Amino acid sequence: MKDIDDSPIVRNGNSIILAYDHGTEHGPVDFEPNPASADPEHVFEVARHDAVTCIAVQKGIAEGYHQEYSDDVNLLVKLNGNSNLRDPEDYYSPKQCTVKYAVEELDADAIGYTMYAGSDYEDQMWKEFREVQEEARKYDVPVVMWAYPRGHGIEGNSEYGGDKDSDVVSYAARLGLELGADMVKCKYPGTEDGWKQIEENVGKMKTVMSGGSKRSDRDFLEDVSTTINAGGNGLAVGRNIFQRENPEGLLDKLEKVVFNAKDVDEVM
Ligand code: FBP
Repeated sequence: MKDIDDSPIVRNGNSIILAYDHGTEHGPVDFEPNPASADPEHVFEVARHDAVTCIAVQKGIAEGYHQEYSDDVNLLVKLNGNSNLRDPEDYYSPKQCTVKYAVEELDADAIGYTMYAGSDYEDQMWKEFREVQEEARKYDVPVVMWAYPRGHGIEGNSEYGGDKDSDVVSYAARLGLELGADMVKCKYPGTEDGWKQIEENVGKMKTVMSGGSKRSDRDFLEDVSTTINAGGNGLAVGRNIFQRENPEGLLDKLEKVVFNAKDVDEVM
């Protein structure tokens, strides 16, 4: 783990990452609530908001769209991903971009990698992550791990209450620290104590909350505020931003909660 406070994806110690890899992970169904969001240009325009410290996209979107926005939008290239179309034996996210390509050709400020801790393919993903992490060190770019516990090891264990159980989420987050990530993105475990449990296990590594499905402004801001109060460093959010027709209003509020530690009641 490195100190990434000077990185462009961090502001005053925290981050708001606008995640836009859903065309890969979930497919066009995620764009249906706001059809404009199927157009990457629309989402890059949203990412120009001051609150957003970077956009997280797959290689093809970075290649096709980022250059025009490079003065205003910092770039995190997601190196692996998988679609919802297949029916795998267990969770695995193949890599389709190298750190070298992300940095040298796409001008990435950071790289991201999804790790499915608990999957039958965990060994393979650890190996790929090792290569990614060591290459990222050579290029001096932050490594953000989407630390998502899921698969047979979680589903088949009666001690675990699913992929949002704080025991499981904090274990997956801890793996990020052990394997050399600089920031982990975690599913929200539902309570402040749950997020504190994550913080107790990750040392100085940064943590961000994964947005999840769309909910009301207040409900979403409450979850973000709880995360910040528990020691989290912000969020990586997709649907709660791009599925809104006017995401700027929520981004204004998120900026105050994440970077100025304002309460939800103060910003509503
Ligand atoms: P959301 O804020 O929309 O949840 O996006 C965060 C994210 O991690 C995306 O980067 C990714 O596409 C998606 O969630 C993965 O979601 P799932 O939990 O369904 O795999």
